[in-house]
Amino acid sequence: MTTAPATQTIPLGGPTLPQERRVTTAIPGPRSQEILDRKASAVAAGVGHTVPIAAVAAGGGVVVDADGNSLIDLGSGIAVTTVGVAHPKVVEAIAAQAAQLTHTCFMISPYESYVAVAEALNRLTPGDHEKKSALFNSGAEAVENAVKIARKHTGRQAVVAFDHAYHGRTNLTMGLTAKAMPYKSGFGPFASEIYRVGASYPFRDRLSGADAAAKAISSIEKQIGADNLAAVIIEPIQGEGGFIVPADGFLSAIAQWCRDNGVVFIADEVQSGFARTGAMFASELFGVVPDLVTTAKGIAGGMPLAAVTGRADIMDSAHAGGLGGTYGGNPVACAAALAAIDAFENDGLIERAQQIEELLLTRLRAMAEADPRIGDVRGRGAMIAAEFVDPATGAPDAALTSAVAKAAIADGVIVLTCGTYGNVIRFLPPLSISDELLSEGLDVVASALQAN
Ligand code: PLZ
Repeated sequence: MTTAPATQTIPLGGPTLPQERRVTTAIPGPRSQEILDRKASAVAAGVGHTVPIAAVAAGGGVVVDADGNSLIDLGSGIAVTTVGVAHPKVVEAIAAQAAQLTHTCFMISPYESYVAVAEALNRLTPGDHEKKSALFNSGAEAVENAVKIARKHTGRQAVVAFDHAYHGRTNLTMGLTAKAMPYKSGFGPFASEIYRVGASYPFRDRLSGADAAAKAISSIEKQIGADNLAAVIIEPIQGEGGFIVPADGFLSAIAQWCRDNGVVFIADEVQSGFARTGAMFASELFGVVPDLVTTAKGIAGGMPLAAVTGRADIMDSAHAGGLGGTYGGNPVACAAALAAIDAFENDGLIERAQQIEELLLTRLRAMAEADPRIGDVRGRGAMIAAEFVDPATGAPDAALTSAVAKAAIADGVIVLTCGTYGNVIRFLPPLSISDELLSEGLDVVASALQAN
């Protein structure tokens, strides 16, 4: 429970939080500023922040700060609180589980909730083949383990990742990630046997899915050779790289080539998974059945949990004791995941993501029509983006993008940027947001664009 400062009333999180944008101080206000000053002294400078508030409560479609400002949330803590922050089912499950059992270590004495999450993931991920799962703490850890499993299964070492990829901040996943700043610069050396090939970026490469895939496959065959390749890892819709939706046929051609060559096809659905794209998993939108799927973020309504799920024969290739970690599949995180998965399956959240897609695309396309600095509007479900360019040249306009995001935040709307060129504003609201708040958030972004 959040304790409100004595001098003011700050509502608690959850569905009771007033669903309104309310900015009564400069952002940051004085209380947030105090905490941010302490952050600057106490927290390592490398841990940045993009929205200069200190959050005290959140729920529905708003985040409330220490000064009582209520900001419209179009970021979901980077696609995590997809069911909504403080979803009642999730809160109840966390409280009950915390009172019962917080930890035994699943590798010491197993418990049912971990098994139930694995069963749910085996059932929900694409494909009706026999599957198994293993649970971890973060998206990066899931990716690391997917690569370990693929290497053990194939007896091969090389891994292919794509341009614009993001897979995490640990050493292996930094190596898989395509962007130097801020993720990699100065942090090398990176792991060996990682190879990068071109992705499909229809707005910039103008290639068909088949042509982009043929190019990538040709690079793979020339640089590595299928016989040496353990896995290809790809985000079905690239997240940090710019919410890039591949051209039709790209993913399925890559997946087919992997199948033909005994290469493990890993879909990194850490950002795109769990109803975010208007399907339970984005792979489904492209008719692709991955061998392994990595998940995290939305899986547990805000609790740290991640997973690798996939073909039972591949998942079982690691020897007993070869996979794990002290906290992987923590009981409280698993209880939260079971509640969140219940919400994904039974509260119409996939349909809600589709409605949000409709609203966001309609508004953003109208904005793009009126303002040629929006070069592209794309995405699926509640994972939608606008790419900002110089209308004369099509060159990425990162300065405009950051100015618009900053202005929107100052006016009470949390928006996040992304993109290899830093020129994309991404909209990934919690699915619990109302249409009214979502529209108001877009009004604010539109005014921010006009003012810049
Ligand atoms: N794979 C596809 O999107 C995390 C990173 C934010 P972790 N994306 C947000 C940042 O700046 O650190 C992500 C992802 C995809 C893997 C990850 C990594 O997930 O839970 O952050 O480790």
